[in-house]
Amino acid sequence: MSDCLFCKIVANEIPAEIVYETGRTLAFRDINPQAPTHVLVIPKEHHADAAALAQADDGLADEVLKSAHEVAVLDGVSEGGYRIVFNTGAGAGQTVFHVHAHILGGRDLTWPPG
Ligand code: IU
Repeated sequence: MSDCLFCKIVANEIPAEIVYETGRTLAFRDINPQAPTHVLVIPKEHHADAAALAQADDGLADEVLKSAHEVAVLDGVSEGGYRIVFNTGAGAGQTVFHVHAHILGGRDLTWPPG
């Protein structure tokens, strides 16, 4: 999508600190980190939210989840515990409508989130 910020990161039109990449996914550091590890994992293909990703019937959601875990391992937070969050819809705080998993770790994480 031409006006999608994360599609522009995929297309290399906007810089991002890439931490992991597969053929169909990209992981980069959040510009406003909420934890020592705060990485966003996206499918390169545009899907608006997790509901749309769930309906992509070609294993793409699996690949996003596997990439999320790989990021946690690479950033050294997989042992201490980490959180994978998909804000889905404006009412849940989603502000960028290209589906992204937040990977949060490196500090104690409270529950429930605000
Ligand atoms: P949300 O779940 O849609 O609210 O998350 C969007 C995230 O994208 C949020 O944490 C922003 O800090 C982050 N972000 C970014 O990393 N780079 C950007 O250029 C923009 C937002 I705009």
